[in-house]
Amino acid sequence: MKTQVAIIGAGPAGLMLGHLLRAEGIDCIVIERASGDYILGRIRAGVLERVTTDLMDRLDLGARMHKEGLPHDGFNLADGERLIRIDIAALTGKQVMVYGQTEITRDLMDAAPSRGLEVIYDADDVALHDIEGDAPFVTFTKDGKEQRIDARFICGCDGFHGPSRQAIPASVGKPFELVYPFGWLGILADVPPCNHELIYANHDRGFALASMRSPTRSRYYIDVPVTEKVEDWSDDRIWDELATRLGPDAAAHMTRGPSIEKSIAPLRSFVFEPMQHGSLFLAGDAAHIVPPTGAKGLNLAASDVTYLSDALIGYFKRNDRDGVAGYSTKALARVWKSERFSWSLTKLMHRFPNDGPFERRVQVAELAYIASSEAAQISIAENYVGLPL
Ligand code: RFL
Ligand code: PHB
Repeated sequence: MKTQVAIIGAGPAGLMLGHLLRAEGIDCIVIERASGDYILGRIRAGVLERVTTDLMDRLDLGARMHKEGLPHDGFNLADGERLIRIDIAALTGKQVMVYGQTEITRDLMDAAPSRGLEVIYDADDVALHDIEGDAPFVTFTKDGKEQRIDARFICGCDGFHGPSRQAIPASVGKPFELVYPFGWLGILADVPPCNHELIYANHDRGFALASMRSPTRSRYYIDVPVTEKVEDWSDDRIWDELATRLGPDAAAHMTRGPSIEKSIAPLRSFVFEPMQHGSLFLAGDAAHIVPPTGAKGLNLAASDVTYLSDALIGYFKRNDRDGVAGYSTKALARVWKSERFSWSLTKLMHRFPNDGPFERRVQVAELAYIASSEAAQISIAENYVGLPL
């Protein structure tokens, strides 16, 4: 097979990129290891920045998102005593959209056939070849048969564990990494949310987040040591912990119910530089990971593929080589700002095992400062809603 752009990975980054290229008539094929059902079973992001909702609108795929998604004007930080409301709409003139990654992915997947976007699922042993030249190719096995796709460029949208980043020689790439001593235990349940807006809580017993997917479906998280096993957390134990950490007001409005999904996600900050080498480009989690506290992972995937598709469209339509040459520099500038924000919100809202009374007093002071300063609230709001492209 031959195409202009071979895209590895059919998560949000790969599918959004594929649609953006197809909308301009550029040939591409997406190669994915998992099945479509498996991908739709993963419960991940819930909060979309304007960059992401604009991208779905640009693709003319935003209709269901606008119908079923929940636009939010603000969110809350809880410090054990009070709720500090960050009024995003008043402070920035923008909103965020609560609409699950599962739903975005479904919208992108469903539209693929009618938009001429070919996605090959269940592809085993995906490997990249000749990325340093201008005729790279991808091999994989499908239904027991070896296949080869020749392309002008390969885009690695294959998440943190995929093969694309690994194809860049160690002498060229530099990873920056911070691993946190806890993970987020998440629970999804068909019960109404305890609050109409998200609550991020820093309590003596640890972090908690009250989020949602719809007026009848809630998503909650607590932080737990990385050594913890999900089997040791019964639904009742999680609900009790949430009620304590989120505080009496939220607890009074919290409806308990059986979990329909329960999992622990480790927290990590990671950036790989550069995000390109030869004819290979990285986008989304393949190039960077943020702790979920800032709700930035999926949104960074959307900004990466916006930059990358512009560069590739310039290359194929106008023979412009500057866009592709400058992709990594452009994308990394925004990535590092989101990394900083996600890291700082994680530091503010979690109790780190090695922190002592000094660090705790600094957290208390910072929360008090945020509560009393519009300048501090604007800074948080403009980062949370998403910095401009
Ligand atoms: P994905 O979604 O991991 O997709 C990568 C795809 O590549 C495939 N793949 C391969 N394909 C072929 N061959 C191989 N060898 C392959 N290896 C892997 C995989 O099967 C997969 O389909 O990466 P992508 O597209 O870059 O998207 C990134 C987002 O998924 C991620 O950043 C977000 O989910 C992060 N995230 C959040 N982001 C937000 O913007 N807002 C949020 O509120 C938010 N909450 C979260 C999150 C992530 C979480 N977890 C579980 C990590 C909450 C959680 C709990
Ligand atoms: C979610 O609803 O899954 C969610 C919301 C906000 C975050 C992280 C996850 O910061």
